[in-house]
Amino acid sequence: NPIGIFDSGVGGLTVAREIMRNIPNERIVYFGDTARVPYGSKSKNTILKYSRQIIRFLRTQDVKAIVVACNTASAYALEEIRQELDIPIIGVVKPGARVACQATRNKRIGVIGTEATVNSQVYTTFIQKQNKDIQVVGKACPLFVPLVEEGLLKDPVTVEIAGRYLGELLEKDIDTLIMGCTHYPLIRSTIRQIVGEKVTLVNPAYETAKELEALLREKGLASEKPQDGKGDCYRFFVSDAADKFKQFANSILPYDIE
Ligand code: DGN
Repeated sequence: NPIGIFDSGVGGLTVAREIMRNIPNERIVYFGDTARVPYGSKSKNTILKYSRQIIRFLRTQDVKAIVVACNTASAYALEEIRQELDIPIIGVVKPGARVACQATRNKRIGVIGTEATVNSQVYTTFIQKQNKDIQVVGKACPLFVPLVEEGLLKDPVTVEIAGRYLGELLEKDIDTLIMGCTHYPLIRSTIRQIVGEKVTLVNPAYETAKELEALLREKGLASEKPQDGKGDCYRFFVSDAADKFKQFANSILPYDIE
């Protein structure tokens, strides 16, 4: 059976991409809620309602596990939904937080994400559960999502905005930065340019793929059979604007979707 992955739109494709790269034997059903994006500015109740609806759909596809490939939905909906499900579900926040705790030397971690993710303090909670001496500095970077969706990955405008957002975190002397929004790994090089080489960048999408791999093994759910045609193994559903989704997907995935 496939893995179900969902996000508020295209961003979760960065998570799907890491799963494709790191556990290539698994089939995937992806749902992008392109009609209702962004989640980053919505309330907890709304995000929870949307997440439940999407999971109901994914279950009709007989998924064996679910990945909440959206930081905002992981922050607001994951823990409640976990209680309601009889299949494994993971989000992107915990894996990212865990690795950041291992990476920091000076115990100062920065977290960037949507307003909802940063306000939820979810990364801070997970990090301080592991080590209460670690200081976490959050910064919402709401302009990054539209800049990425406009394809301005290395544009001077993006560099300028990144400088303004990240300058504040650098003043706090962070040595580790969590890219706590699905879109941010796509502007990794711009972020790197601003923060310099000394700051460790954590990509929760990659860490989630590794955690999913371990979880599937532990539960005896890992697929051992290599896949043949990508088209049959990876399926994508969206709630609106399929053409735009396809264009974005084809710009970042390792193969072209139809
Ligand atoms: N996928 C969302 C996240 O990771 O928080 C970003 C897009 C959005 O809903 N604003």
